[in-house]
Amino acid sequence: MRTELYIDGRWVKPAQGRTFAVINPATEEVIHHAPAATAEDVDAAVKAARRAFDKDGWPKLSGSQRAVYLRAIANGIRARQAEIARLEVIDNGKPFPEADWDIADAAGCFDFYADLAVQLDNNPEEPIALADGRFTSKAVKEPLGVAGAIIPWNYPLLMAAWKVAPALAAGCTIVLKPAELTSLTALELGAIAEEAKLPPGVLNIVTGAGSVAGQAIIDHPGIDKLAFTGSGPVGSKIMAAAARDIKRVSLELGGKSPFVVFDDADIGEAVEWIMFGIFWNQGQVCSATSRVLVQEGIYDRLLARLVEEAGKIKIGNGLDEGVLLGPLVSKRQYEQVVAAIEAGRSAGATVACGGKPPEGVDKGYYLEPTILTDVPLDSDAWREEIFGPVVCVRPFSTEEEAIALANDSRFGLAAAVMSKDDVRAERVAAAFRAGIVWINCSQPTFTEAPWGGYKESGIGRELGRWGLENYLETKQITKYVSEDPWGWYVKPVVRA
Ligand code: TAP
Repeated sequence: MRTELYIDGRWVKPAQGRTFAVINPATEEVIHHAPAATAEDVDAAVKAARRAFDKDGWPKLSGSQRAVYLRAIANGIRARQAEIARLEVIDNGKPFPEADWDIADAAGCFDFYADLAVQLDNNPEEPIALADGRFTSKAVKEPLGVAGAIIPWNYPLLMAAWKVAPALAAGCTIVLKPAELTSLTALELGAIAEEAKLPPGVLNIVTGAGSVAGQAIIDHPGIDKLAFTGSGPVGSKIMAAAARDIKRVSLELGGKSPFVVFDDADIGEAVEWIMFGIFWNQGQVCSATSRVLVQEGIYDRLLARLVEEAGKIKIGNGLDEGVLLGPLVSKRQYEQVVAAIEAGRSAGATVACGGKPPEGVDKGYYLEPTILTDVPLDSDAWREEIFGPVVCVRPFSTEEEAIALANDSRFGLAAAVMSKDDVRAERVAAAFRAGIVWINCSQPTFTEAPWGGYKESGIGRELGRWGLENYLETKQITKYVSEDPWGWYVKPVVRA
């Protein structure tokens, strides 16, 4: 476990020598002290990233040359996959197989953007047809500069990959700040970049508090673009800072994503997708299936089956064999989720199962899978992101009602529909006001496809070619090709 920051290709002690405790959420033990960056460290990181961008030539490399580094990072991650997955488990709490999956996905993300970097070489410019034949014009894409990336704790290395890989592929340099709760694997990414011989300053990793290191990133004049994933209130702060300085900004925020199940759906399959959608990663997923709408004809049977299956989930330390639900990431998160359940109960909701720690557990931030019914439509439990293993289930009668309930949210990240009637499923998918829509499934995420939200769920898209666009500027280059040097506008009077 690293004790230093990764700045300008070197491992450095934080300027003020501060550290913060890293706690294993399964045992509540302090397992490490990580370096706490302050504004001085962020300044050094931004200066290094600026120099790597402005002088050292990272953006001048061809996409194919940058791809070599990205592929080396992907291979470096894979070479240490099990070890990094284990770090993720003791830092975040998630079950090992999930962490292992995330790490493989992170490596895949670097490979994917290596391919897109190569494609940038193949499509260097786009000709523009002008109505005025005296000019030719073309559009070219260029890296936009130094990016500042601030990421959350739910998918620590994967969220780092979603930002670092496209930024580097585009030719940007980057300063990355992971969440204080989960910094261990981001620092390992620094070590992997070092082994991949990534030029100094291209990737800089500063661990530390959001209010200190994060704030220093968003306020730094040397940063051209802010890329953020996390809560709405912090996203709003970041957008305000970006507005003040006219920085580019992309935000991936929360959700309260609906899953509409029609009564022609297979109940067993629906329950599988719901469980995956809300209990994977302890429900700490921005796109989590947190509002389930079930057509009246199958409501009772589906609910009974869901409660039964939720009761079978093995809860425990993510390193133990067969565990499907680990602890929540922190004491604070645990308390917030329990408070949200209690607020739901006070508002009139019924706790069909869960809502408490498992029997006989006295250490770790564990919470049973929780199902709420009779949740009032105006309650926070129905409307706000809980970010824990808590799902609200509600019946509906008609398609119109389901669509209206699904869309009645200030969020619009994801939505899902399940029906054997393909025409209806497509119709409902089209009616959802959400950036990610699943038919007959929930949560599958692909590096190739755009990811991001409508409404208060964010601005911009990550992943796929859209993720690369986040780190590119578009430049118009127009040439005057007429034989008549004064043929445009009117002849200048002085020369006439
Ligand atoms: P946030 O506070 O939004 O944390 C996300 C990132 O922003 C972290 O790296 C955090 O740093 C940083 N940050 C915090 N304040 C900042 C500031 N003033 N300037 C710059 N960066 C700042 O989320 P949280 O407190 O961890 O979780 C709170 C709630 O947010 C959760 O309960 C959940 O509802 C939601 N959440 C959503 C997501 C997604 S993916 N949508 C992810 C995480 C949380 P530190 O954590 O190191 O302070």
